[in-house]
Amino acid sequence: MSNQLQFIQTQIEDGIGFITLNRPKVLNAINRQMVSEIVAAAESFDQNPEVKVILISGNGRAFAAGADIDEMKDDSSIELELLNQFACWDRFALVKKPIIGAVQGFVLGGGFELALCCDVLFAAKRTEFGFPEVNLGVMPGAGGTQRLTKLMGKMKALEWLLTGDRMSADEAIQYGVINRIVEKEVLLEEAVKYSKKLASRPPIALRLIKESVLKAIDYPLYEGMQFERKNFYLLFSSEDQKEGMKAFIEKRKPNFKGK
Ligand code: DAK
Repeated sequence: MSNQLQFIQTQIEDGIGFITLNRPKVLNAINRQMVSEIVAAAESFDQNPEVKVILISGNGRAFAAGADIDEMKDDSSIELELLNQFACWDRFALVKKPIIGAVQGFVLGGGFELALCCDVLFAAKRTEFGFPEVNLGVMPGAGGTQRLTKLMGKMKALEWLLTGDRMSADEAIQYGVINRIVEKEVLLEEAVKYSKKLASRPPIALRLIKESVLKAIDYPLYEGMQFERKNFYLLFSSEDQKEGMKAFIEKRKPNFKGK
C-alpha cells in the first residue's frame, strides 16, 4: 500500500512504515505542510498494528536541507508563537515505535533536528550534517541545541552550533550522532534490512525499550531505573513474553503477536 501526499510518500511493506520526504527540487526543505504530513504519517503508523518499525528517508540529493527558508523569511515572532508549529513537530518525538532514519546528502537545520528525533541513524558516505541557522541570524528551535548537546556534550555541540559548519558522516559517527555509514547505493537496502530485523522482535518490548532509553536522557539514574523496572514488570503481562520464553524452552522460533 503506497500513498502519495503533497510533500511526502508513505508505504507499508514487511512491517515497515516508510516515510519518504519528497520535495527534491528544494532539497526536501521542510515547510509547514510537510511537517503536518510527516507527523500525521508517523502517528498513523504508530497506531497501525501492521507497522512494527518506521523508516524515514528523503528523495533526491538530500535528506533535508532544513526548514523552508522562503516560507519563514517574513514571519514575525508573534506569528510563529500563534502558529505554534513546534507543538506539531514535538509530536514526532512522542511516537512509540522505533524510528530508523536513512539519511544522505544534506542533513541540515530542521532536517538535522528531524534526524535527531530518530532512534537509529544510517547515513550514506559523504553525508553532511549541520546547524547553519547561525548564518541566517537565527538558531535551532526544534530541539537542535538540546538533542545535539545531550549526544556530544557542551563543548562539541557549541563548536558546531556557533560556527554553523558542516559535520562529515565520519565526525558524526565519532560523536555518537549516527549509528552506521554505508555506501549511498545501499543506504535504503541496509536500513530496510535492519528495520526487518526489528520488525521480527516483539513490538511491545520494542516500544518499552525505546521509552526507557529516552527516559535515561532526562532522568537521574535512580529514577530511570525505577521507570525501567515498571516496564520490565509490565512486559510479564504480555502474551509475547509467555510466547518468547516458551519458544526458548521448546527450542523453536517465537511467534510474536504484539499482545
Ligand atoms: N529552504 C528553502 N529552499 C532551499 C533550502 C531551504 N532550507 N535549501 C535549499 N533550498 C533550495 C535552493 O534555494 C535551491 O532552489 P532553486 O534556486 O533551485 O529554486 C535548491 O533548493 C537547490 O539548492 P542549492 O542550489 O542551494 O544547492 P547547492 O548544492 O548549491 O547547496 C546547500 C546545497 C544545502 C548547501 C544549500 O542549498 C543551503 O545552504 N541550503 C540552506 C541550508 C540552511 O540554511 N538550512 C537551515 C534552514 S533554517 C521550525 C522547525 C525547524 C526550523 C524552523 C522552524 N518550526 C516547527 C516552526 C528550522 C530552521 C532551519 O532549518
